[in-house]
Amino acid sequence: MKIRLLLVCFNMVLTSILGVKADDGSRLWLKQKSENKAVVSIVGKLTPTLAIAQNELEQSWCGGPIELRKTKDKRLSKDGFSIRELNGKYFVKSPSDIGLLYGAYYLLRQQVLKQPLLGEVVENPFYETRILNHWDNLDGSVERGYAGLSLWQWQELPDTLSERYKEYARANASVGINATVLNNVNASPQILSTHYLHKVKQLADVFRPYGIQVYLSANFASPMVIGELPTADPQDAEVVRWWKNKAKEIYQLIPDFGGFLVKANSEGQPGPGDYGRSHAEGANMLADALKPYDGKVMWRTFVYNPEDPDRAKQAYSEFYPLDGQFRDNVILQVKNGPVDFQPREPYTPLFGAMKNTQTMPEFQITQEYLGHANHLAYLAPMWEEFFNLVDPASQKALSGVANIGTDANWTGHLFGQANWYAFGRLAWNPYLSSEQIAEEWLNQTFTSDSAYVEPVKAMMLDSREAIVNYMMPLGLHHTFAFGHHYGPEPWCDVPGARPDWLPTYYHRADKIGLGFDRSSTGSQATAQYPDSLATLYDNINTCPEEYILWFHHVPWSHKMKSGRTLWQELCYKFNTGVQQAREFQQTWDKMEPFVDQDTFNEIQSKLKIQALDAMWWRDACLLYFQQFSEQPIPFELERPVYELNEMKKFKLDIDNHQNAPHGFK
Ligand code: GCV
Repeated sequence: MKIRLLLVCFNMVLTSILGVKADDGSRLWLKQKSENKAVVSIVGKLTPTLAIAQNELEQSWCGGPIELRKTKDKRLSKDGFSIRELNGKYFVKSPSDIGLLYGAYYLLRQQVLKQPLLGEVVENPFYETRILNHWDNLDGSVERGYAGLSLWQWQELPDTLSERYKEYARANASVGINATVLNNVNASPQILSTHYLHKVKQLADVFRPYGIQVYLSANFASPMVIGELPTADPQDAEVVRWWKNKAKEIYQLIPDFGGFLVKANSEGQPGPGDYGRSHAEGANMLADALKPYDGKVMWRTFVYNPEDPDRAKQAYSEFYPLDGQFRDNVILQVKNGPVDFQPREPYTPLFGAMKNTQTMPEFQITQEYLGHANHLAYLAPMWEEFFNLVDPASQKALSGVANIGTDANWTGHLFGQANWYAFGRLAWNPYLSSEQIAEEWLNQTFTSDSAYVEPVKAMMLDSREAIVNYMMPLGLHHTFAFGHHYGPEPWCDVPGARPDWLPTYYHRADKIGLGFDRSSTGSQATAQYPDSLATLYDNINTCPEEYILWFHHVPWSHKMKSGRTLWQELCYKFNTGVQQAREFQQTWDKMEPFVDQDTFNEIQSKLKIQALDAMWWRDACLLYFQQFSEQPIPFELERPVYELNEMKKFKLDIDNHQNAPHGFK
């Protein structure tokens, strides 16, 4: 690649980025524009997908001529591509149009990163299915969504198509995401009505040229609600026929429909258990209906059966005995951690345990438990940590709960875009480092100036650990306020609520110590892990300290690796988190010259909220737990600034949560 030419060209691109006075974030990481129209030739038929690839390159490519050509190449999977340069001309090859589009986006990314092509590049996506899950309801609301409303304008569809549908598909394609579940797993049966399917078809038509396959969340009781059958029993012949007919209807409208995502017998959702049938029987019935069309069932394992007193064990207890009973077009979709998307959890032991069943991780891109759209939380380090323990090759696909909505910048917090980006990149290649991904995103979203990229990258890389520190260090979990999952309420008690929805169930603070004993002297959750990890986690002296309160009820006086007692260590961790949040403010304040004023101000004010929230978390947790430890906060640490009683009285107005830390001042 001609580096000099690229530098000249990139400076121009950069000026156009920085020249924009008010950047509303809507262009995401796709900001390049070249003044010269690149020469792009296509060998073969100009399909809609290739027209997109050609247009992208013509608009933004600053290097030599490019040829896009379909090819047969044993090294390439369906979506893979190869690129090589010969005498200043670039040859992109792939077995598919989509692969060529991915090749185009690859070139454009390398252009911003100023990375020369060294020899031939051969890229194949690691996972065949790289899928977003939208928790979008048909009324336009988004469950756990913090970036406005649902992108899907169901009222206007199928006649009116928002411009944003294409932009959404383009953004996904640019990072390799190739599938989307449009609706919430708490699914309205109506999505499968003929009325809605015609709307879904329009979206699928818009997404198709970008390589995005549409899936739907299916409500297991649909045959009763929209089919008017007396039962949804998967063994009932009429029910089986209903699903077969429904599949036929869907595929007539959407020939490349992906399949169903199902939340069954969880949090009040209907499922096969309602008829005494197993998850395998339910999933297989749907799988059989989709099989003739090559459709898939993604069946979630997020269940918690009250018969097992430890919620963290329940997905494993319920699904492990079913290993080997699922059809080959069923994939079990498993949350990364065994409880629920906490800032840090050990991995769900079902991964790796199901030897004869396909599984796929479900990550949560939306920040339900990490400060919503107020806190800067770069999540790639969390996912990298997961893949350090769970072999990526043991998984069939990758899914992520989307953080996208109608906000101009798509994700509420501008840095939330980095998580959407990172999810796509990791689904393409789970071995990428979170550092590399941050670097890519920063270069494309802001500038290549290392005076900006380096400090902001460091802030991003620290951000998830900072949140763990000021919210739930050392393996603490679920100390959130009931319902909205934003602020701290380790004392929370809601009369009539399930015990495992309450913080006291998880932290188990008492005069002796803190933490949930899941070792062999407790719930024995450690035994669900492979032997080497089970032994490691089971022993309080070998358990990694980041999980110690997850697996053990640890005495307040327990000596930690630092030489401090548990109580002192806890105080240090919470304080470190607060200090980190403050440092983020300092880092950002120095970045004013590099970004437009509105972006600067917006991030600045969000970081202020984050720092205030960090203090709120620290004070709420330390003052509350101090009632049990009965020990002073080490004198060298900052003193609490909030009163426990005031914090206990405070109820967060979730629609206006920016004011949370001031509410009890
Ligand atoms: C979609 C958690 C969330 C719910 C979510 C559920 C799930 O409980 O708080 O909002 O429901 O997980 O993943 O099904």
